Amino acid sequence: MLEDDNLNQTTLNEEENDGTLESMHHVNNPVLDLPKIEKKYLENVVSHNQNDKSYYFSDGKATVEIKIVTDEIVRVRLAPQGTFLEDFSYALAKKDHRVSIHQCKEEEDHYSVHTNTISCRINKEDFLISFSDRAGKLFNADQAPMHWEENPDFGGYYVYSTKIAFENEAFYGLGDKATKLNLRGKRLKNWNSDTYAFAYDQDPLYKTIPFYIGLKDGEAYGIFFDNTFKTYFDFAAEDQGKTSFWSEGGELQYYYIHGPHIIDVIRRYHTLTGTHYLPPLWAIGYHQCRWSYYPEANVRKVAEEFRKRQIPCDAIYLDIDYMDGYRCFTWNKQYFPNPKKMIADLANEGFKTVVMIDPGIKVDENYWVFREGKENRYFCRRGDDYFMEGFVWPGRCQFPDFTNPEVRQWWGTLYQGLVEDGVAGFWNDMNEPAVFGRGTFPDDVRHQYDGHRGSHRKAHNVYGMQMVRATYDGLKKLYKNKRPFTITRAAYAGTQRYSSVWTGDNLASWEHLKLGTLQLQRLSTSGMSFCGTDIGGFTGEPDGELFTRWMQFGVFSPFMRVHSAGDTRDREPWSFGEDWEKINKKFIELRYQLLPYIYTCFWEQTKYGYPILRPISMVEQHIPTNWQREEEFCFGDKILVSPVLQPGQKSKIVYLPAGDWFYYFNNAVYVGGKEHTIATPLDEMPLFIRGGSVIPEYPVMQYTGEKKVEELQLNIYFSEGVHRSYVYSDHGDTFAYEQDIYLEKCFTVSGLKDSLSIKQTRDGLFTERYEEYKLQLIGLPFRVKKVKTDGIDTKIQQDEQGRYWINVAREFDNILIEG
Ligand code: MIG
Repeated sequence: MLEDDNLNQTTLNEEENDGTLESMHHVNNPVLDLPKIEKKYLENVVSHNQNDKSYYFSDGKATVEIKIVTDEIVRVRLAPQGTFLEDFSYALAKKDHRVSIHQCKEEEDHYSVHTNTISCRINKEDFLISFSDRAGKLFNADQAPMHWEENPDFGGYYVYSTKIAFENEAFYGLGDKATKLNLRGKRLKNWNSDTYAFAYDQDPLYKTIPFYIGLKDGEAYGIFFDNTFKTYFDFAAEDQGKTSFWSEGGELQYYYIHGPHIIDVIRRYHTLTGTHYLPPLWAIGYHQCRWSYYPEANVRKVAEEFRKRQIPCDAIYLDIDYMDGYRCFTWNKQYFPNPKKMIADLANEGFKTVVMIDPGIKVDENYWVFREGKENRYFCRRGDDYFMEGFVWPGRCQFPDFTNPEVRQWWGTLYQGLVEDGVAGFWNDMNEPAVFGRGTFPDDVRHQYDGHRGSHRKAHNVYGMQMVRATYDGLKKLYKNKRPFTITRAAYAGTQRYSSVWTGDNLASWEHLKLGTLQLQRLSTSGMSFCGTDIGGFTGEPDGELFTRWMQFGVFSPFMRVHSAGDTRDREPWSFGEDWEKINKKFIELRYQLLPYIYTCFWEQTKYGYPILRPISMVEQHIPTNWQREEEFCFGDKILVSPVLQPGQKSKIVYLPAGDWFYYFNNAVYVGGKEHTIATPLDEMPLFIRGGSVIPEYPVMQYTGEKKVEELQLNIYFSEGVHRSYVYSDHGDTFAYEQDIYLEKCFTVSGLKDSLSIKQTRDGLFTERYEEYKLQLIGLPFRVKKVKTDGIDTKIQQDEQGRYWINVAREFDNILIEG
């Protein structure tokens, strides 16, 4: 049955089932003499009609809805008995989008529904559905008609969609999967799981993002299967010619998202599910975490060391031990007698305090959170109305039903005390949900599901998302106009609207460092751009080299935090001795120098839905050899890195996309479109800037906002041709940007053999605090003779290394540099 050898690498969950129909029967139908339940397929189309943006097709019994969502997005839904389920989704940011035109044409053997850009074909004879662009190029097609199978145990249906897997078609996305980037040959499952010390190819992990990208002949489309039940995806694993996805319940409901550019598929997926809110600037600085820093004296000591050693750091985390007996929203007064004072003192030194909040609420009549939850019936119940009880850190616990809007509202208010104590950010853990022993809730637990009711089978994968949503919404009110910072371990599609994520309990090994680079690239292509790994590895002991190489990758992780388990040795940037400390410091400083660039990348995610990390297969998707590349990737569109992933590595082969690239540490120019061998001394890493870029640079600060930027340095990397760069700035921690109080500057850099011109346009209402730019011109191929700013002669200076510097007023329109 299994034709593809790669499948052997996939860890199928033995005690359960491998997701095939046969095994599901086996597990779910222990009574063997039941009448055989058959898979039913759509038959021939016998009628159709239209209602606004929805077109309905029926085979006499089952109905299929084809809904035009935007010019590039179509939703397909199946109702096996003609009645659709209530139209409700936690993933969607909003329901209605603009569509220009759409219509349905009936041909002899098929219908075709089209928009300005795409057309969806429905075959009359066999109900096969396919998608093409308006020029007729086929992107995605059913291999079999949609099908289903009744579920006698729980009601509803197992629902299936089987697509053609085209030869050489590559598959990306699907959230957090600990495997190679191209998912072809893999079968994967979505069921949020607490997976301490997970292994390569272990599946599932903590998150569910049922969205993938298909790349066929270099052209891309996306499929978002918005189904919260346990879902499966098979990418040409069982059968080379088929890609299928199915679920144990809910509706067969998916979105076809057109490309043809991968980056546009992702941006369009973001128009459905929303983008990340803009994080406060401090949230993208360097963060120090540990399970746990306590008592207070230890927290203060760590903070002091950072400042003493002049290693930048913006946040310190308190893991579960700050609580009183692991009771959420309380303090252990023995360890932290005066938290408000401690947090204020840390804040004076430029440290934000972030604390952990878990979903398990200790069963304890003397604990106000438990009492309130109990009195208001906020905790989850079993099928027979017992409370859902399970053991977690505090002992016996009950769990709020975060799918109930009233519970979310309440949960949001519980943060008030900690916010008043000065806590700046919150970390939601264990929300898969995790329960000691059996792993998670049993299936029969009931959920309110925003009025749509369901068992845990339906709510499991959104539980963590709804928890962090409650956290974020509550904090947004409590912080008034300040931006909250939240981080969550479990997630479902759309969680980016409420939180950043980390990849959970990884291991201090070189394999996990590599895995981390794959996980973050994949999360970024799956709509979760604000993501990070536990730098250094959560469990186990890294040596200085592994820790330092991981720190280098950390600079180019959207979320940059060192974290480690309680039974490991110290894990601060200085813990491995002076030599390593020096390098760690250099790289943390680099993060702070690049901060205005990194912040701009976040803005481009928030505002326009651009992913932050970009695999090479996305940057140059038309080149087949790029489809398997995994180690080098871009951060935004100007920076490329290829983290060192092996001990003792002296050099590394790095592919650079077409164009000129400057090696960051000495500005040597490399011509792209091919591979290069790059030396990898311990205090450097393959880090390249795209020719033609303008990279804003801050002076090194010990924390964001420490120093007033007197003049903004802009590093301009010469390249022939016209290149555009953006620089974003605002207050850094308020929502004023929603009222246009921000500045988005666009620099157009045009390089010729003997001249360079820089044009600036500005958008938004924010006023910077500095007056001037300090331009550094890198890689000019000519000696400068003349510089004019808006037509007026301008002074240019050359330093000992021959580099050119120009100071100009920040409001310039045009600079012309001539040789
Ligand atoms: O059962 O809070 O992934 O980051 O340090 C372990 C203690 C619970 C798991 C998280 C980890 C955190 C740890 N938590």
